[in-house]
Order: sequence, then C-alpha cells, then structure tokens
Amino acid sequence: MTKSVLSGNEAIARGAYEAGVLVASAYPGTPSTEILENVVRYPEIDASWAPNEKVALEVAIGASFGGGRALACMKHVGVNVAADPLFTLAYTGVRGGLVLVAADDPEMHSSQNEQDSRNYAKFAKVPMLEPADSQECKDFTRLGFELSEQYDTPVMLRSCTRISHGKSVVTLGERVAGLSAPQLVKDAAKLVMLPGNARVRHPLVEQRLIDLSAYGDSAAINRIEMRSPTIGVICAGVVYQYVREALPNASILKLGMVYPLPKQLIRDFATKVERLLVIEELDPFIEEQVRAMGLTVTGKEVVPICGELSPGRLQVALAKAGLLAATAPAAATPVEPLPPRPPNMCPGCPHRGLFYTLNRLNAYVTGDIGCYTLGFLPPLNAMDTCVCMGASISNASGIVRVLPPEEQRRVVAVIGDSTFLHTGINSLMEMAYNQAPATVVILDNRITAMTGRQENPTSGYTLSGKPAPEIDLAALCRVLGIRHVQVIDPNDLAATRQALAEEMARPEPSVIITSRPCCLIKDVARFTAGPPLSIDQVLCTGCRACLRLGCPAIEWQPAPDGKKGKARIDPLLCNGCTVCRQLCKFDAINTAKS
Ligand SMILES: Cc1ncc(C[n+]2csc(CCOP(=O)(O)OP(=O)(O)O)c2C)c(N)n1
Repeated sequence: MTKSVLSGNEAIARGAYEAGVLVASAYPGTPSTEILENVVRYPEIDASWAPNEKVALEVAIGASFGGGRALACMKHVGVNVAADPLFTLAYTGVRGGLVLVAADDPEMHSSQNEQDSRNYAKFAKVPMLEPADSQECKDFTRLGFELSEQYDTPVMLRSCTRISHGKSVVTLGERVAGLSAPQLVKDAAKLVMLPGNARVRHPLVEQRLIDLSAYGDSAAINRIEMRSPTIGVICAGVVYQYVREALPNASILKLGMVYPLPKQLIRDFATKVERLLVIEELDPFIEEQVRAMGLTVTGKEVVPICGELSPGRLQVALAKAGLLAATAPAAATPVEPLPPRPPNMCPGCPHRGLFYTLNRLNAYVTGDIGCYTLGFLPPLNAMDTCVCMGASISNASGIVRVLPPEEQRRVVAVIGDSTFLHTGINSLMEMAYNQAPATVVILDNRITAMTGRQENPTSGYTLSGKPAPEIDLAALCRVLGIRHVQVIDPNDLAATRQALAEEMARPEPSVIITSRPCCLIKDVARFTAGPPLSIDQVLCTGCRACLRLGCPAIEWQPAPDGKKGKARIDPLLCNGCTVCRQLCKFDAINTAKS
C-alpha cells in the first residue's frame, strides 16, 4: 500500500483520479486553486480552467450528462456564481457522478466574506460531505461519486483553508475500472427542466433527502466515539481535530455528511450523553437543525460565530461557559505575534503606475478583486469600492446615474483581465447598452495573478500548458458597443495620464486597456523593462516623490545627523520598470552601475 503526505487539495485531486473522473473544471480561488493544479497531473482526466465558476459547473454537468464522472471546484464565493445551475442540477440529477467542491475560508485569509457553504447544500437540497483530514479528502471525494450515482444527485464536498492547505498521510488506491462508457442518451423528462418535468422531479428531490438521511444513520462516515458521557459534541471537518485537542475526554458524534443530518443517529447520541454540544465554525448550521428536532443543545451561545476556531480559541470559549474542567489542559499559549506585513503590489507590478495616476487625477475608483485591489492601500489610496468579482463596471454604471455631470467624469472602474472575463463582460455590455458615462480600465497583465498566476483566455495557454487562442480584449470591448478603446503601457506614466484624462472627459462610456504582463510570469524576462535602477545619493534631494509609489524596492534612509534623508533602491528587489525614474525631477534615478 503506497502512502504519501498530501495536502487536502492534493488528496481531493487524488480522490478524483481514483474515482475514475474524466472531466474536471474550475475557476481559481483560494483555498481551492491547487485542486485543479493537481488534477491536471493525471493525464486520464481532462482538466481545464473555466472563465468563471458557473461555466465550470456547467462544463462538469455536461460531462455528467454524457455519462462521465465530473468534478467542479471553487472557493465559497464561487458557489454564489455557480448557484443557478446548481439549484436546477439538484432536480435533474446526474448521469455520471458529479462532485462540486466548495472550499470555505473562515477568517477570510484571502476572501471578501466568510460565508458558510453548508447552507448551500440545504438550500439546493443536495448532500454535503465534510472531510477532517487529507485521507478523508481523498476517501470522501471517491465516495461522493458513488453516492452521486447511487442517489442520482450532485454531491457537494466542503473543505476549508486548514483542510485544503494542511497536510497529512494518505493511503493511495487504484483508479476504479469498469465504469460504464460515456454515451449520448436522450432522457428529456430528466434533463429538460421545463415546469412540467421539474414538477415531477421536485418530489424525488425531497424523497432523496429522506433516503440520504437514513443512509447517514448507519454510514461509516458518521461515527460515535464514546468517551466520558458528561459532554457529547457533534462536530465535523477540521473542527473535529480542534475538539479532540480541546476536549480530549468528550464523547463525539463526528459527522462526515453534514447534510442531510443523520437524525436517528443524533437522537441516539443525545440519549448517551448528559449534555449535548454542537461545535462548528461559522453558522449554527447543525445546531439549528438539532434544536428543530426538539433536542436541548448548546452551541453558538458559547462557540464564536465569526472567524476560525482553533483548539486554544475553543478552550477559552468553553472555559468561559464553565464547560471546561479546571483540570483540563490550559489553552495553547499564544505564539509571539509576527511583525505586521501589510500586503503590497510587487516591485515592478504593472498596476502601480495606473493607481498612482488615478490618485493624482482625484478619480473615484469603483474597484474589483485581484492584485490591483491593493491599489486601495496607502500611499496609492486609489480605490473607493470593492464588492465582488465583476462589480466594478456595473457599480460605476450605477453610480454615475445619481451624480451631476462634473462628478460623473471622476468615476473610473478598474478590473483585471481574469475578472473582466469572469463576470465583467456582461457589465460592460450593460454600460455600453445604457451609455453610462464612466471610464473602464481593464488591467491586462495576461494572467490571473492574485490566486497564483493561473492561465486564462488572455494568456495564450491552457491549464495543461497547451497554446490557446488569446482573446483580443480591445476587439471584444468594441463589439460590446464601446466606441473609444485605447491600449496603453501602464509603465509609461505620461501616456497613462493622457489616456485617463482623455477618456474621463468623455460624456460616454470608454475603455482603456493597460497592457503589460505580470512581472512574476515565469518567462516574463522577454517582456520586462530591464536592469535594476539605483538612486544617485548626490542628486537625490530627498523630495520623496518616488515614495508615493509605495514600491517595496524603494526605501527611505533617514540622515544620521538630522539632515534631510534620501531614498535608496534595493537592487535585489528592483525589476527596472522605470516608473519611479519618470517621477524624479532631479534625474537622480538611473540604471545601477555594476
Ligand atoms: C467568485 C470568486 N471567484 C474567485 C475569486 C478568487 N479571486 C480573487 S481575484 C481573482 C482573479 C484576479 O485576476 P485578475 O482579475 O486578472 O487580476 P490580477 O490579480 O491578475 O491583477 C480570483 C480568481 C473570488 N474572489 N471570487
């Protein structure tokens, strides 16, 4: 038996491989991204990036309808985007098994909210599995495909940052053999969800949940671990690990399937313990359902509802409520806090010059999600709103409708290339259609940088590295009805300023495309500016103009004798983008002499 230390995401990919998956589709998003980046290593699986999560799920649905097993992966907010097909997929059911992985991000390590995806399982009426370590990530993924076919339903698998990125030992298995070969089968009553057909399917969906709950009563993935009967804890996923550490003597009902709940098993467990607790991260999802069963249960009045749990945090909460015996191990001592390291755009990031210029022009910037969201931080201070992917353009289109003309001219939407293709295209169509007079800047760095530089339809390559057609963004904007489209190099500050000034003055929608690749793309050397720059310490007057860029390569050196300090460039960080040189009125910044 081969064993391997795998992250949860690697294990989910392995589970998909072992389950005989034929197609996997995803849109990147932390903490889910590495699932597809690992699935693509199995040549038996057709793995690809979709432009957004709705498309990813629909690709998986298509493969399932064709009779193949299919995987779709996304971060929690991606499920919002994919919710439309998901809810009707619950009615059609599947042909080949289909698993949708939703990776939650409690504590918002890299997300704009910390919604609890378990609610989607209940809302869409589909089962949800929740693994507690990498072995379960693999096993539950495999099981998910079996349940999907057995109960004719999509199955959701919920992960979270700690499960996706934590590593543990996994026993590997073989890829299943003998699955039926995919083929086209006409079955309109099941797959065409017109009202007449959907009305027939809905009762089946309800019955399926009853059947799955009964399955959960005896399934091995839901298990009772009896220890002291004083406290009985219902928990699942990573929280199971925290509970084992914080309450080592407690009896536990560990749920592997968090929806639908195994009601009989829960009732049995409740009779075995003196006090019933539900410990769960984020929402009182299990707690409310257990309470609705008429059981007395302690939950969110003790356990925090916001943020991540940890053994230490749990112990503090339980001790406060008098639920932790004095003899219990002390809460984990907090580690020395790390020095704060605020996020920043990289040295040489092609987004920096644009945000500097937007700031100087006093623009009101409706923002979007990507590396460029860092443009809101000082000293750039050039982003005023940020809601969700694709919202920048439609927010701009809405805001100008309530403003007088002189204020309308200040409104600029900024959106990355991946985000534009994700959900920005429809918004630009709306803006063009309704002639909302705002300027849109598409920051084309030819990659999905924020999540770790994934390929996308502007980059010229697929997930597996095959050459792909590159989208012509300017042509796309024109075809949507935008008459004025300029393509500029954002590292040319004068050109950036001129383009913005021109387009912001227009009483109609227009687009500027800032075209320069991310400085971290691996073969970027063929695009980048050149050797590192240095600051001549004689010519530098200490005016600090270059510091307004917030480039991490430029540092301030205070003078020891109380005189004016000077700026210095760290040659190891500088990538020679020259944006700072364009700001220096004293010609003090030049190519470093070797
Ligand atoms: C619905 C949704 N899916 C995925 C993400 C994760 N995510 C955040 S930004 C981003 C893409 C950023 O790429 P791009 O727009 O090209 O900007 P860049 O980071 O390259 O500057 C992604 C995928 C998210 N926040 N929301």
